[in-house]
Amino acid sequence: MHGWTGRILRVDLNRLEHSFQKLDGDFARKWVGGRGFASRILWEELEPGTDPLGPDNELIIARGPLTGLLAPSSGKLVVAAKSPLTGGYGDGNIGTTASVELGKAGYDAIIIRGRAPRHSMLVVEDNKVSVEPAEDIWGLDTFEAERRLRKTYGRFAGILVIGPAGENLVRYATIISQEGRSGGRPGIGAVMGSKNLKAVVIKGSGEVPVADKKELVKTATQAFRDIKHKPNYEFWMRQGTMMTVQWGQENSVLPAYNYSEGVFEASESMDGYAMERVKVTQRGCPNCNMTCGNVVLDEEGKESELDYENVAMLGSNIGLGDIRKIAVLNRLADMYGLDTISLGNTIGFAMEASEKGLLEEKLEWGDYERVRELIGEIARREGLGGLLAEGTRRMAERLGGEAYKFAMNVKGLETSAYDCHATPGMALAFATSPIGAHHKDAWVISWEVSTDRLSYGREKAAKVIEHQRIRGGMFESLVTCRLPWIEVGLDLDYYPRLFKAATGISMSLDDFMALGDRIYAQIRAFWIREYGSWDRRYDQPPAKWFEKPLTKGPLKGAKLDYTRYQGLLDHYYDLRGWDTRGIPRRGTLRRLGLEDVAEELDRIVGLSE
Ligand code: PTT
Ligand code: SF4
Repeated sequence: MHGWTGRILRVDLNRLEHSFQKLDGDFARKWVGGRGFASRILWEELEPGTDPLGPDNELIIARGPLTGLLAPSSGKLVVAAKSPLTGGYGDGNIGTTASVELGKAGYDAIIIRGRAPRHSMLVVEDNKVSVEPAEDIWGLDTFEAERRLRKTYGRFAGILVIGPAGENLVRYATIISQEGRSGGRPGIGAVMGSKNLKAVVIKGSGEVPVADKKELVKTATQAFRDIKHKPNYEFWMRQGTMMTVQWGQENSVLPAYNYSEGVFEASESMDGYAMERVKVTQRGCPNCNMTCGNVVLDEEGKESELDYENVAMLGSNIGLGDIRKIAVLNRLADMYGLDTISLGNTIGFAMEASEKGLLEEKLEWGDYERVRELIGEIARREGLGGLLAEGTRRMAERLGGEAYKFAMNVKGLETSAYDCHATPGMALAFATSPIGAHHKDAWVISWEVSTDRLSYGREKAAKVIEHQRIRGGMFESLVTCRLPWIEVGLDLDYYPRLFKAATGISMSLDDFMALGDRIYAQIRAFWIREYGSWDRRYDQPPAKWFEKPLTKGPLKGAKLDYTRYQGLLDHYYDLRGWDTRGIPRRGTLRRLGLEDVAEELDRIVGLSE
């Protein structure tokens, strides 16, 4: 086998045992890696109804056939499990040296089951695998825990850790690496905490075998060179994803006041230029020549790594416009191991609930001091923090009445930082994302605002699917960073060439698109089996965007149209080969090689032809 190491590590924390499993060649070709592997393994191995925070859930850490190899921005890793936030399939993508080390240690994936009898960490050094006590680092924040582990395991060890939020099972706790990379928005950090697992340390001394090293070096060198010569490379290196703040403001999509508005009066004091004024350095993932982690000095004089989502969610969305204060909140989220997107959402939701008199505590928009404290309370599940630790869907259920109308989530996962009052295509992208409202699978918004932005035409559904195939299918299975393509414009044709050089297998871009469709159908089947039934209610954007129009900015008065959105969703289902309930048709599943899935789904919901 080339590109793949050919081996999976299985760890049973109940029994403190591990085993090595051979990776089946047909399985590898059919699912490729990363999300492809995780979605199929969770389908095959989890009993329906498994408690996401119970020992029978599986935490999967998976590379793909390009991960860690000489390929642009290839230091990425998929972390997946059944989500405690949504109850469905959940995953995230984290940039970390652990991705490189996993391949070097000789594994394509680690599958962790069970619950360790005491606070532990998993240490993998090539063939040596052990579960070690972690009492001395349990309770530490992610930065301190990782620093201590580095003293023992060295500078180059790949380290994934959780913070107090993961230990306390906050439903949107993530896994953190390298003091600023975060992965697993749908609570994958809480799954790790539920297993009593504080850290995973990976060190490898081998090399992933590749089919044609000469060709790989040639193609990758050309790709790295292309990236550097792209016209927007220089500006990307200055601002990275932070350039989106200004763009969001100009296009009325910057979320403000819990997604009530798409413009924010203080956007200039939190945009990419404001960031540049306090920037001290730049960090990133391994194997990347367009590193985008902008490190600034925050209000407390400490380093904090900023991205657009973090700044919009902990800034304008909660009514705060000071970049250095926002940077403190972002650093705390990284230290506690909390997803900034869900965090900014739950705080924004609580502020709106307080404004409406639904909360006992008075929480003011932009109250930095109170939010600073509240983040710790969420991670420790203290007082009001205990409520916010549950995410907006459960918060709305507890508050009752019409609170659900301003709970900004889809399927329980909070929306990323794009206001969709006036972007039906992006609303559809959130509504049909396979993990809940994340932008990672389809970021059609920049295309949408530059075309017929208010239309609900079939071309929008087609664009969402095109993105989902490339981003959610190809990049999440190869596993490499998608930003060279989407942000600086690297030609997509590089990827089949790199894949061929790594694995020796020819797969065209169309084949990768079919892979994306297979993964989408597989993940949808997982949700349907977990929920026991399915209908289009689950594929709806948050109610606020339909009901409460924008009151400011050039698009004042805009809101989504419910009936027209249903038409757009119909186009989406039709193009995917799914029926009007959002369930893949029998013929679609057959075409994708998922006959067994068809049989099981037919028993649960009855399939359409
Ligand atoms: C990702 C999500 C994002 S997406 C952001 S900023 W973005 C937030 N970052 C957080 C953070 O930081 N700290 C924190 N405590 N919580 C955070 N939550 C949010 O998590 C990330 C980059 C970015 S920055 C993006 S778009 C791209 N995402 C990729 C992806 O999903 N797949 C892929 N193949 N390549 C990608 N490249 C880019 O990676 P999740 P990272 Mg992340 C501090 O994990 O769960 O997918 O959520 O991984 O290493 O931080 O890189 O404007
Ligand atoms: Fe990581 Fe940014 Fe490079 Fe992607 S572009 S690999 S997120 S540093």
